Amino acid sequence: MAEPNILSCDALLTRVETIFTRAGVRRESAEAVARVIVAGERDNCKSHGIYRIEGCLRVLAAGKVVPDAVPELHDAGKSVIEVDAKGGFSNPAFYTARAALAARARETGLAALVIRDCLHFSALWHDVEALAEDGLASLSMCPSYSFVAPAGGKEPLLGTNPLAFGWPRKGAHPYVFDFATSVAARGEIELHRRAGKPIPEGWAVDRDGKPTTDPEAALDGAMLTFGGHKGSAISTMVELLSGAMLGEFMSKEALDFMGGTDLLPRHGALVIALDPQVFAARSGRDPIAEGEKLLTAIGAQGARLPSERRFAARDRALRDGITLSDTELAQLDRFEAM
Ligand code: NDP
Ligand code: PYC
Repeated sequence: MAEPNILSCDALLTRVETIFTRAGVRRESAEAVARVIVAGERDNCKSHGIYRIEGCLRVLAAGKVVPDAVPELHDAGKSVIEVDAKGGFSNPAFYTARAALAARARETGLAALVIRDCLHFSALWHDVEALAEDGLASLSMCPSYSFVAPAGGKEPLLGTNPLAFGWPRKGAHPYVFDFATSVAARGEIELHRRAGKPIPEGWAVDRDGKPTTDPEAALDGAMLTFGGHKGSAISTMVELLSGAMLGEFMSKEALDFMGGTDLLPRHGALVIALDPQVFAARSGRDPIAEGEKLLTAIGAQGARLPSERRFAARDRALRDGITLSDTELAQLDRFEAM
């Protein structure tokens, strides 16, 4: 039997970073982008792991992302801080503003980060985990492309619009959830297509609005929101807060601007950070200890917390390395040789 292809997280990080620097991306940005991609692979979130390299290289080759963009922080000392990604990837912009956002949230209890003019392809749990490390609760959201029909409709209008929440814990991984407001992320459907596997029922309708399990027909039709009208409303909120409210594109405008889904969307993003200690100060109670009672009680019922699977995958990958398929390894070699 063939030996499995195992790489340490650091080795994979170096390889992915090299792919991006060779493609002309500024070193600091290449590092930030590689870090989120390798973290996706490490945490077994395949839809936002190394599979995303191809899309990033495509948008670089098309000249639709600014490879040497240096994010510009605008902090006027108010509760809303802005970082202009200047047409670069969102991840370096977030990391440019992270310390300022955390400091403002600690000072005032609540601060928001507006990320402007970025290309967004990644999972959002990086943002909320980073802020939980800083002792903060947070919400992160962004539009994407209009792939998703609103509940009761059948035309794509909403994005897959992810929403993530993080809550700090003492001596444990933070409480984190991060999901697309569509039933599944678009990346999941694409991975099913590549594997020649049908998608589960309820994920999408075809071009004629009929339910489908064919990934091709789903990608060509409309994806569906999770939880019917509830997911549809949350997705709409994400459009309003991280699109309309910021004066940045909503998902439909993002798609019209790029003219197709082959290239990554360009839009804004919103991250809201809250300091539980400031909110609870007058109560005399420790918000983290109070929250812990709930999280422990959930676990006591045998229910798993969101991100538990991911953290377990992380522990395994850090111990044993990341296993890549032959196809994935060959693709990595090919990207490196470009
Ligand atoms: P999943 O449905 O895979 O997971 C959603 C969340 O639910 C995770 O936090 C997951 O934790 C948790 N979860 C899953 N099953 C259970 C369970 N049985 N009990 C408790 N918790 C559970 O995510 P999606 O497919 O919706 O999204 C995947 C990624 O795609 C996200 O990271 C999102 O940010 C990203 N995305 C990015 C977009 C963008 O525009 N940048 C657009 C859309 C999606 P765990 O991970 O531990 O399983
Ligand atoms: O998987 O839906 C998705 C997605 C869109 C943009 C980045 N990821």
